[in-house]
Amino acid sequence: VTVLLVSSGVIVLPASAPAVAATMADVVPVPVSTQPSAAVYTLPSGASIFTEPGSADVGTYLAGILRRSTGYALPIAAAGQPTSGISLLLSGADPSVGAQGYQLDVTAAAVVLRAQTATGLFNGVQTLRQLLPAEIESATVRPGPWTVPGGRIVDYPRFPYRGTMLDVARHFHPVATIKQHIDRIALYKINYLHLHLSDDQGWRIVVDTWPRLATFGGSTQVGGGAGGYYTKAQFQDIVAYAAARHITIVPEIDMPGHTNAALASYADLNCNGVAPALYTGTAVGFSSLCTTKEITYTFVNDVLGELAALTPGPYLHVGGDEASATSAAQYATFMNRVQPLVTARNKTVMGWHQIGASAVQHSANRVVQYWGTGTSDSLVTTAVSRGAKVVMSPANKAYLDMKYTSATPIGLSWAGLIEVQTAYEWNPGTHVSGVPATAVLGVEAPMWTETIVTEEHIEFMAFPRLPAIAELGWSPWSTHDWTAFRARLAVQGPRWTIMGIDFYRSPQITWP
Ligand code: TNX
Repeated sequence: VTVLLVSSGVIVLPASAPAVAATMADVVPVPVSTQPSAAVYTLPSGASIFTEPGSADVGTYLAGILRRSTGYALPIAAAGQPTSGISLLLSGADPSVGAQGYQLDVTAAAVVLRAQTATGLFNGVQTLRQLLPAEIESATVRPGPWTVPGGRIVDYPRFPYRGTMLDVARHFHPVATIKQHIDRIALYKINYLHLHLSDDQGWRIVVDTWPRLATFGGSTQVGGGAGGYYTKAQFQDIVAYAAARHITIVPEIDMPGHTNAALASYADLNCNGVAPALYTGTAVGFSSLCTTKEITYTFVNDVLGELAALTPGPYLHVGGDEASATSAAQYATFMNRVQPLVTARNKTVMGWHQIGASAVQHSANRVVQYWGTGTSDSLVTTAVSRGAKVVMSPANKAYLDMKYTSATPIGLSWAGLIEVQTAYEWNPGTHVSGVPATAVLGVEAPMWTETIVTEEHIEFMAFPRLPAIAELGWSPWSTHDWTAFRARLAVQGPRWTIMGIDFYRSPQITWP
């Protein structure tokens, strides 16, 4: 091995250096059960990926990742052939894996991944990626060897919903950025991407019945830049790209507050009939749809109808936060008319936890998203007592737009500074008193984008905190341990470097 020792004392390995093997202890989120063996599997250049009818898409996805860095052909073949390779099988997994889990068996002879669903296999593939050397993530061919540590992993999630949100309203983010983000969040078994599609500063999705929402309401952003919007075809492209990575898009139209872009686009939506100017600042809580005008409900019905038609996933997020320009009574009147517009389209209502107000009726399977900074909240417990489920996004733990430290150049700090340990050290199952783990659907790490403009900004704020939140959503609480986590997180660093992710090199982590 040629090792160059440069004057700074940093050891630089040339690109041709052999890859460093991973261990079974390196996986984030940590699996439910790991039994290492002494065996090592080395992917041969002639390996195939063996699939069954229901696993061929996952096989193609895996081959796409492995071919780039190995340079191997990795043909997809029918399962059952007796040559070495990686098998993706839809039978024979331990029954404990359920709908999202998997069983991975690695011997010197073969890698066999089993699950009950393609989603389970997809999650297993993410583990397999992390068991291969970091160089497997290289976009160009590397020398390997492509080893996988031997043993058995049986793994499944603690919570069914593990999400992250991107605010594309405060700053517009183009389709290519969203796709890149989807590829990266999939590595940590995130399975929901919530897109905040409208706010005071911009409307980001075409609505055919109200075309000025996008063309005018989408024409700027925080700071006055050009903004932008997704055509329906682009939005469907995002939905399909996410679905191919077993990620469900949750579209949000925030209402009745956070609606200046819509109010600016159509004068009729304003109680006084006068359209305000477009807004490019960062204040919150000043705008509201006119809850007493009938046209408001025509508008909402049209918007939700078109959005539902673009959304195969179960949830339509109706926002509902910071409606400070609306009285509590008007807010309830509004939400009690809006929620049935969602359920009428066979979608489930999701909203920020303000929709838990007792005057707002429960709707079937409703999900409230908790974003407070405290550990008790009557809106949340009221909603839960009526049957709602909760997605936990406590702003002082899970907000990816909070600064890491006071020196972080971008981000906000209203909910506190969130270093990696702070993001990791809380329990979604007990965080809010009166909300038992059984009422928790999962976790979501939101990224608001008042200060987050570029792809690099998104990477820097999401990594390494998003993997911490992903582990809280996936791994059993019995495995929760900061010391162990920081060691596992550390070895993700070289992977991110190879993937080109501009991550925050937190001093809390001893990066290799
Ligand atoms: C609060 S959290 C908001 C957003 C801001 C965010 C900034 C929530 C539901 N509303 O409008 O962008 O703080 O951190």
